[in-house]
Amino acid sequence: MSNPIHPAQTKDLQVQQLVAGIGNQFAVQGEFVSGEEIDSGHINSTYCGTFRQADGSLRRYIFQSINRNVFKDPYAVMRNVECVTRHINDKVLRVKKDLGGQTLNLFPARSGGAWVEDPAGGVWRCYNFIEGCVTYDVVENTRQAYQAARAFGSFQDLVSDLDATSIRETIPDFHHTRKRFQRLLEVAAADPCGRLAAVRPEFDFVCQRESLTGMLLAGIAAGAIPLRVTHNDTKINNVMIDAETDEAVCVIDLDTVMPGLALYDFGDLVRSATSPAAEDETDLSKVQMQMPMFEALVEGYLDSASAFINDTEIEHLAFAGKLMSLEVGIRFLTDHIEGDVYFKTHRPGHNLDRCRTQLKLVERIEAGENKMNDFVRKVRRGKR
Ligand code: ADP
Ligand code: GN1
Ligand code: MG
Repeated sequence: MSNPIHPAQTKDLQVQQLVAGIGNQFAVQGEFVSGEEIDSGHINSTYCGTFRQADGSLRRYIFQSINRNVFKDPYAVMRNVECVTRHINDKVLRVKKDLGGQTLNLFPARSGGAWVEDPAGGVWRCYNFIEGCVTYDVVENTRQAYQAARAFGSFQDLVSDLDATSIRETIPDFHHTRKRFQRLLEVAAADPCGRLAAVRPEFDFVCQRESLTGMLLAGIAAGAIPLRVTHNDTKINNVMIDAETDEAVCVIDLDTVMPGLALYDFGDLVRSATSPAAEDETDLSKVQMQMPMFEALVEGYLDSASAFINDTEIEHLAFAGKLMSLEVGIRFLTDHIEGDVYFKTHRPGHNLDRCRTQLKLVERIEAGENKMNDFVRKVRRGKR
């Protein structure tokens, strides 16, 4: 009797062929051994390839295809990433020799340049694999939270002297919360999939908080909150953490590095690192704003960023957590109503489940905001 080929085996074979083929186009060393898909991000297609070296040891690389639906100009993304990785590597080598650890590096294509294009128009790049590290979708302890926040603060410091004019805005108005809200209203008015009626409670929850969407924008307009070069996607699984020591080793996912607010970066850490529930958890009672995690984030962030951020920024750290949770909640809700066209989804209603955890977290932050602000003030006094 012949063994039927399982769909999973076919998929695996496709992945092996894909990674071997793409790997062959980059100047990676060694002979292809295996490829594997990594599915923790919501945007790009990411694969790990393992190659055997002449001495028999194994070396891993990351191969990533840029999502062209999200990044309309993938070449601008690549130029930004080249610019940022070069800047960081130069500085780490020149100035911060003691930083040790690993940094993100692009491997050149055999044809020259930093990317290759496949016949379907996919734009691929290759990075060194950050070894000995893991990414967490949910933080496990306060050390991880502290380390992640300190790493993103250091990242902001490292890119603070980057010439902002050399960085392209890869997604215009990425964190313009008011425009995100307006877009939700437009999509809800069109209701292309007839999904609005079933999400009225979520839609109303957001509408009741419309005034929040303009608050940091008003701070920018008043000159109280500066634009800086920032990461803009500081979700907790965008920092590689040493699997043994829980030390943050390397910030990744540099596609949205562009002018932004330090507060958006800190706020997204609060959004992604204070709750013990997964972003797509369906039991909303599990969504919590854990005060010890928030405290660790504030301490880690201020340990690396207090030298450059101003008082208005510090005063809004807790608010930024609420705003980023609301903003990402708005984006998931918009995508659900629109028919799941932006974020990768893995089940029906996935974006709605994600939206609900974000809005629940907004509620939790509202309940704890005074305590959160008290803690920030206490730490700030200690730093003076
Ligand atoms: P996305 O934009 O889709 O979120 P990421 O660049 O964040 O893509 O990559 C997705 C995941 O792949 C990360 O969360 C991380 O687990 C893994 N990853 C990405 N780059 C590296 C790297 N250089 N070394 C090891 N793992 C990586
Ligand atoms: C996306 O790429 P990833 O998965 O790290 C998104 C972020 C959202 C996040 C929500 C370019 O981040 O803005 O906050 O999902 N990235 C982009 O989980 O849209
Ligand atoms: Mg990511």
